[in-house]
Amino acid sequence: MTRLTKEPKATRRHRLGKSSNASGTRGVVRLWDAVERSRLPPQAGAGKRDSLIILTACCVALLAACEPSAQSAAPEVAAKTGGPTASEAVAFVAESEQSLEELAQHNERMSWVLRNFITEDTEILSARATEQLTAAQVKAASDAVRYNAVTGLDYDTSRKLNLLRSSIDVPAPLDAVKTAEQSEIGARLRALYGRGTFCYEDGSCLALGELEDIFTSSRDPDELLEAWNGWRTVSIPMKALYARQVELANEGASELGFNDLGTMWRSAYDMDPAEFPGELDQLWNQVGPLYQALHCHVRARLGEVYGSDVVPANGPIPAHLLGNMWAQTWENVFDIVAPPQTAAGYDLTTILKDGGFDPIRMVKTGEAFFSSLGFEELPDTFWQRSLFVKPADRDVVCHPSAWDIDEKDDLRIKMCIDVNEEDFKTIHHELGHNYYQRAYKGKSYLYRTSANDGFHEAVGDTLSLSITPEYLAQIGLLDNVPDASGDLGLLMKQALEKVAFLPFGLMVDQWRWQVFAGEVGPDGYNDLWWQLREQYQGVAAPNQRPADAFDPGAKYHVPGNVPYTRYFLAHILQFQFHRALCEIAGNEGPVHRCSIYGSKQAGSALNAMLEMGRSKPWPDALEAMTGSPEMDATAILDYFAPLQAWLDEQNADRKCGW
Ligand code: X8Z
Ligand code: ZN
Repeated sequence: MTRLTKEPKATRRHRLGKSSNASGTRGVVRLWDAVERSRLPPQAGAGKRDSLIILTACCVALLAACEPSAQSAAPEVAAKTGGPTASEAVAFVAESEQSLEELAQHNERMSWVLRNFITEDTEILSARATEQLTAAQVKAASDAVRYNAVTGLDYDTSRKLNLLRSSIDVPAPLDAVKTAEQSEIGARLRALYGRGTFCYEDGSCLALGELEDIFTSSRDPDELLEAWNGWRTVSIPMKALYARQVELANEGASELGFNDLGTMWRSAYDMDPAEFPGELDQLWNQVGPLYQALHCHVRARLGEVYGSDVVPANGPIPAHLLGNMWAQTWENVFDIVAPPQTAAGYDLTTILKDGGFDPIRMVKTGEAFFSSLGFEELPDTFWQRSLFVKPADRDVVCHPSAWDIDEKDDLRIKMCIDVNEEDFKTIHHELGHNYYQRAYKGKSYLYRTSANDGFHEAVGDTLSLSITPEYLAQIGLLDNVPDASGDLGLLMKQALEKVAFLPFGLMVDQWRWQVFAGEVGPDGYNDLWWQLREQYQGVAAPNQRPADAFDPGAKYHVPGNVPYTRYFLAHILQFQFHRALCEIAGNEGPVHRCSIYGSKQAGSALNAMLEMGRSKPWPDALEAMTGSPEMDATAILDYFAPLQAWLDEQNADRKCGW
C-alpha cells in the first residue's frame, strides 16, 4: 500500500504516544501546541529562543498533564523571560477575536456576493475584503509570538494562541503589496472556475453542470472524452496564477515559522504535523484492500462493456469512464457493475422525480430529518437568502456550499440543485454544515468551527447514511422495502460513492503538499497529478495531456484553495459517527440498514459534540460521541463487510491491481 509523504526527519519533534484515554490525549495536544509555538521566528531579541521557549511552553502544556519534571523548571524560565503577562495574553486574544470576527463577517458577505454574482467588480471587492482579513490574520498570528514565553496561561488562552497561528488557509506575506496580489489571484482563480464554459465546434457552449450531466448518462466514450477534455481547457490559464500563489502563500507560511504551506495545513490537527501523514497512512492501509477489490471488479465490468482496447485488463481505468467528471465517485456506473439480481431495488432519482419534488422540497425533506433528531427548524432567512437553483441570467459559483454569514442565525446554502439522488444527498451534506455552525454559535470566535475539518464535512454525510429503504418508506417515498436479498445492491451503490472516493480524497492534498514543498515546479504540476491519480486511484488520463494542461485546476478545491484531506477524514469519520449514533438509537440490525431518523437520543448525542466546536482537541470531541478518541476505519470496513466478501468471490480469478 502506498506510503504517504513524510516530513523531513529534521523537522520532526517529540510527540507523546497516542493515548487511549482522554487526559492522555489532551496531554499530546497540549504538548504539541507548545512545541509548535516554539518554532515561531525569533522576535523581540529572544536569543536562546529555541531551548528557552520550548522548555517554558512545555511546562505550561504539561501542567495539565501533571508532569513533575517539567513543572519544576518553570520558575527559572519565568524569571528569565520577563515579557508580557498572562493577563496581557488574555487581552490580546480577546482583541484579536473581536477584530478578526468583524473582518471575517465582512469578507463572508463580499464572498457571498462574488459567488452569487461573478463580475469584474465583485471580484475586486471580494479580493479587497480577503486582503484585509488575511492581513489581520497574519498580523495576529505573528503578534501571538510575543506570548510564547508567558507562564501560567489558562487552557483556552494557550489553545487560542496556537489556533491564531495555524488557522489561516492561505497566509500571505506581511508585505502589503504581496498580500493584495495574493488576494487578487485568489479571486481571479475562483472566478475563472466559476465562469468556466466549454464551447463545442458547433458553437454550443456548456457550463460545468451541463458537462457533468453527460457523465451521468452517456456510455459513448467519444462523447465522454470530448466533455472531459473540454472542461480541462478551463484550467489552462490558471497554472501561472496558481504557481505565483504557491510562492506567496509559502512566503507567508514561512514568515509564520512553518516550513511551507503544507506543514501549516498539517498543523491544524492537534498533533505534530510530522505525524499527521502517518495517521492518514494507517487509515489508508486499513481501507486499501476494500478499494482495490472494488476497483478490480469495476474495471472488469467496464472492460466487458467498452472492450479491453479502451479499458486495459491490468492497467488503470481511463478517467472518463467512471460516471463522474473527476472519477471521484462512481455511482453513475452502478448499472454496469451491480451484482446480478440484487439491484438496489429502487432508484431514488426516479422516486424524487415521480414524486414531483422540486429543489425546495428536497431541502425541506433534509431539514425534516434534522428536526426529527430534535434540531430546531432553520430560520426564515435561510429560505429567503439561500440560492437553490442556478440563475439563468448571471454567472454564479455552483459548487455547493453552506454559509454562516453573521455566525449567529444568518445560515444559508448555495447550490444549483437538480432533482436527483446525488443532489438530495449533497443537500444533507450542506445542511450538516449549517446545523454544526448553529450548534457552536455560542462559542467564542476561534472556537466557532469543527473539532477538525473532517468533522465539519462528516455531519451531513452521517445523516445521508440513514437514507435507507426503511427511512424512505417511513416518509412515504417507498411502498415496498426490499428484503435482505437487496442488500448487496444497496451496498454496491453506497461503495461506488463512499469507497471509490477514498483515494481521491487523499491524493488531492498529496499533490498540493508536494507542490507546496517545492518538490515539483509548474512544469511538473500536471505529470505529478497524474502520477498520484494512478498511484492512489488506479485511474489514468484518457489521453496524452497537452503541455500547457493544468488538470488539478479543473477541480474546484484547487483554484478555491480549500484543503481536501478533510473529505478523506470525513469519509472515515462518518461511518464512526453512524455506528455510534445507531447504537445510541438502539439499532440492533446490520449497520447498513440502520436509520437514526426520529431518534432524539441520537440527535442529542450528536448535538453535544457539535456544540463543542473547536474548544477541545478533536480526540475529545470524537470520544464524547463515539466513546473512542481514535479515528479508525473499522466502522467503514464493518459496514461494507458483506460487499467485500462478494467482491472477493468475483475477483477470485481476476488479476487485480494496476
Ligand atoms: O466540496 C464538497 C462539498 C462542499 S464542502 C459539496 N465535497 C467534495 C467535492 O465535491 O469534491 C463533498 C465531497 C467531496
Ligand atoms: Zn462540505
